[in-house]
Amino acid sequence: MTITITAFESSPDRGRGQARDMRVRWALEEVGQPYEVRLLSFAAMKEPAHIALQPFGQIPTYEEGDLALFETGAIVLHIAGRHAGLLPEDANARARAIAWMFAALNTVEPPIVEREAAGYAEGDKPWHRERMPMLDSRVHARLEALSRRLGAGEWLDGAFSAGDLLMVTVLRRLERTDLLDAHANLRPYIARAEARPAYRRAFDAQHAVFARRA
Ligand code: GTB
Repeated sequence: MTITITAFESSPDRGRGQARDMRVRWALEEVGQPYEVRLLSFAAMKEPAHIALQPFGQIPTYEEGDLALFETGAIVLHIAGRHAGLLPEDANARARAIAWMFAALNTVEPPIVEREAAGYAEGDKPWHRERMPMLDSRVHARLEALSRRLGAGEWLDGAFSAGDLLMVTVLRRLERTDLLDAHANLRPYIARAEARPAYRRAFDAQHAVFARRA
């Protein structure tokens, strides 16, 4: 059955793989599932046809036969549940890997997104400079705990899993900041993930969309 996902027709990140379709592309590449991409303009994302698939008018979505999904966590979990390669077979190890998926999206990503949003939505406010150290320290608190748990490990819990995939996409949002510098094992962790052939294929595919339009 054909899998179709949606992505930005014109991504603001200029093909750096920051938009969330990257997570879905990467998961599909890890499990060896081919997929098609429907590119959407910002206007098309707000039209009824897309809102029927994604109530918030966002990308990505995932369609496979009569199944339509939104939310990258749900999509990656669906892919990982249907195909080998992203979740361990052992039930307890599988549950722990899923916990890392939630940790990435529920615990680590929110302070990163809030800090990022402060940069573009509040940069002109008189209190912006006073607020930033607090937002930085919230991100550092999460990175510190993550870094401690990862320690000298290659991945978060045994073999590479959907938990690592989501965590790395979250951490990559900090790639152009200095926030990772204080946590020595995190950049190498990201680099190990980025060296995976499936990651490279997914990255190149989303970059090609930008390159075609440039
Ligand atoms: N919780 C949802 C999920 O995980 O699927 C969030 C989806 C989401 O935030 N989608 C964004 C979107 O559609 C694109 S990824 N935004 C348009 C809108 O809300 O109207 C977020 C994103 C976009 C661009 C960059 N960038 O250019 O660096 C980074 C991240």
